[in-house]
Amino acid sequence: MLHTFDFGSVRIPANVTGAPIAVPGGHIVPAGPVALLHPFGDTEFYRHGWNSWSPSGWARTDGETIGIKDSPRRLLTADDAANETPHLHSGSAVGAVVGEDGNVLLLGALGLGTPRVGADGNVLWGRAEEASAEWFVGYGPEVEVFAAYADLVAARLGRRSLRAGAVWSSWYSFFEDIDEDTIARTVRDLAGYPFDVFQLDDGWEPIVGDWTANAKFPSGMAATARTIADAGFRPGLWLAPMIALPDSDIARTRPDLLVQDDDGRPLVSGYNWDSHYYSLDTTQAEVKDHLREVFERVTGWGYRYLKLDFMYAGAITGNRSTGVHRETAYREAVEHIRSVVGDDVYLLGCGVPMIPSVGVFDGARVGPDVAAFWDNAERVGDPSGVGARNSIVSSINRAWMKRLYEVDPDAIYFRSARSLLSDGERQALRDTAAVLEFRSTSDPLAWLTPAERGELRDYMEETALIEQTGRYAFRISGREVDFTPIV
Ligand code: 9PG
Repeated sequence: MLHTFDFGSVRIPANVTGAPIAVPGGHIVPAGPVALLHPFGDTEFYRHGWNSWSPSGWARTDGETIGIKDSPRRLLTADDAANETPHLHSGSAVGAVVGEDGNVLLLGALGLGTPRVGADGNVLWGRAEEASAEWFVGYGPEVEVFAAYADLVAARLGRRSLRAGAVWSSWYSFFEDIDEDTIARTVRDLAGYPFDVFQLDDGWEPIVGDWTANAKFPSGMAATARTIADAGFRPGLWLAPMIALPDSDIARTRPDLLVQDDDGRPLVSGYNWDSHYYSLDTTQAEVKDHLREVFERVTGWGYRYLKLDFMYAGAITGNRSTGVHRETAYREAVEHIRSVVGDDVYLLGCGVPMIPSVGVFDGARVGPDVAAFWDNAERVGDPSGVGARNSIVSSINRAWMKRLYEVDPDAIYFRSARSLLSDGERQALRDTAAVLEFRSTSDPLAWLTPAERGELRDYMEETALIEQTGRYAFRISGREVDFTPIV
């Protein structure tokens, strides 16, 4: 049906499937295709990425799109490959265009079903694989309209309240090169420093898919959890429970548990570790049993903070359930994990589909991997590529998501050793983490100068007062910080 949204200063003719209902800050529109005929002509469009690593940001409708271009493999891992059209201005779940008075017109889905939002100089449109979610349409100051949208999403999907506190993670220093002695030494050095969580990242398991201790942890994972807890930190552990590498025991012995292609072979759901990998079909009862076993095991070892990575792979097409949309199947799988670990275990999502994770994850990564260098020389022009700059750009463009869960911009650096980052670049990362209110680092104390140790201590102890004064401008405890030159 045709409907005209009257926002006072601007009237937007629209095509919707049913009568909108006015709510504070905008209107709720029934599920189904939406077309808003905006009068703004070519303007800026906000594009939102599907998972943690998918690019988000503002681009002009008559200019270059934001997306992962010319790399189908990267698209499979770092965006919604089934829907993403990187050469068109579109994105996942929410989008917005800027009006002549500087206000923004936002269209955002209030639920699951892989909703998409796109725009050109005439239309802001929305559609979904499964048209089950209502939409929010709002017009007003950018920060307010995004906040109104986020609050409606949180009202429907929930908002968890655990806080991670300050996190130390092993990834951005040791990568997979961890073992129990290195970890014990690193933990010992950190004792007395203001960290809440010490999180082991990838490298403790024999292979992705098989979640047991490898030979580098001969005393077992419970022993390392005790070492961490004895030093006064909450033990944290990385795992990627939705995926399995082809050589893992689970993929070799239980191919029936994997998502399959039309020929009944395991479906490739992404690439990493110089390999392709497969997805577990979480709609199968035996996969739920497997997940129960895995999560009882890791919490039984004593880990109380779990970084669950590559989670999007639990939300791809191809599961064998009948009638459950893939994002709903994903959410049910995370709810299952939550029911096994209980309410007190902090779940940090990484590579998670953003909206389906609201209310089930305590925190979510909101950008690609950071690195001890600024720009990605290897993948120029790919905003999902590893690097400090890409990580800042994505994270700042997703600051509005703080209302949905804690938002993790990824680690920051204090070290000048083993890094190509300048002082200013390190400061930009610290400011980003302050704005997002999630502070983590991977710097072992042994890599820091005495002055850098002092900076780390001060930074991790501080709680800053954050005010947003513009799209990319913030006041951090009274200090004006503008990310515009970076973003
Ligand atoms: C461990 C790492 C770290 C890191 C995670 C994740 O888009 N990608 O292809 C892609 C691959 C790996 C990746 C991120 C993105 O790294 O983000 O913090 O835990 O796994 O292997």
